Amino acid sequence: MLECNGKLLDLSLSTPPKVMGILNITPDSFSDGGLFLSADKALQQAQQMIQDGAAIIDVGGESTRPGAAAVTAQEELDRVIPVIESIYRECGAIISIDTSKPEVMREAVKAGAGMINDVRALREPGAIAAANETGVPVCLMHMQGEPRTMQKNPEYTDVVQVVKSFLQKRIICCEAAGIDAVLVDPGFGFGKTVDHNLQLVKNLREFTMLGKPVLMGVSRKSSIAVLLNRFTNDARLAGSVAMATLCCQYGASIIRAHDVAATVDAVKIYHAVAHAGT
Ligand code: 9MG
Repeated sequence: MLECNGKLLDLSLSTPPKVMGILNITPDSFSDGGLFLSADKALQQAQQMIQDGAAIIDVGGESTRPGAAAVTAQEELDRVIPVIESIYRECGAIISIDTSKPEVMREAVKAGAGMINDVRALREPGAIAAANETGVPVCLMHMQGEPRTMQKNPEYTDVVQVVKSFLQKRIICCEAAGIDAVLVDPGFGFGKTVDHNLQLVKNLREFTMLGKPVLMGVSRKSSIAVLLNRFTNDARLAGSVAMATLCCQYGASIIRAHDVAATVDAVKIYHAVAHAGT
């Protein structure tokens, strides 16, 4: 059981993996850009995702899609804080804050967030201290490079072992600072080729061996589109759900997804099969 700012997240194997709904509050988000910019629209979208079965709502104010430019802490705060406040006020779900900035971590948790989702795995100056102060669980994700350039010819000697060893070192840094509630994420699509991403999914059990819950985000990512040779968001739905189901089969505890209803159905079917006859 993870304690998330007063709310409990049950990740035990006797329950289905949990779905984290994506709420991007950015004008340039790759799949829902500009749609949820007002706090009201964002709240409606969060409510819909919760009704569809999301256990966590991941609120982000800076795009991490390949090629995305950085934003200032103030811009990020202006985007996410009113949204977190209204979701916290109106809904029961756990809110996670998708950020790498210490000041955003602090303010987001004060506004009601119960988890930090950091694609830079607390490597920004001051991030470990800020996360520690908040006391909420942290998802540490692997990314090679930075979003603006990460897809320019990514290379690894052995992607699974390199990513695993990175996450192991970040867990050690967190534990040394007093942060024990940690999740890990190999970072599908973050400085990886299609083949790297496939290897990570196929070898996800390596990451469960780190002894922390594994989170995976595959939803609508370009590897899915490339594998299917279909590039619209709608055309990525079935591939994203299939990939999410495989992630569950290989040990993921949380799936980060845009299409919550379809992903929740898939996760329930996975869980029923996994526990048949037990
Ligand atoms: C913010 N964000 C975008 N993609 C992601 C992924 O795959 N994992 C996590 N943890 N965060 C992500």
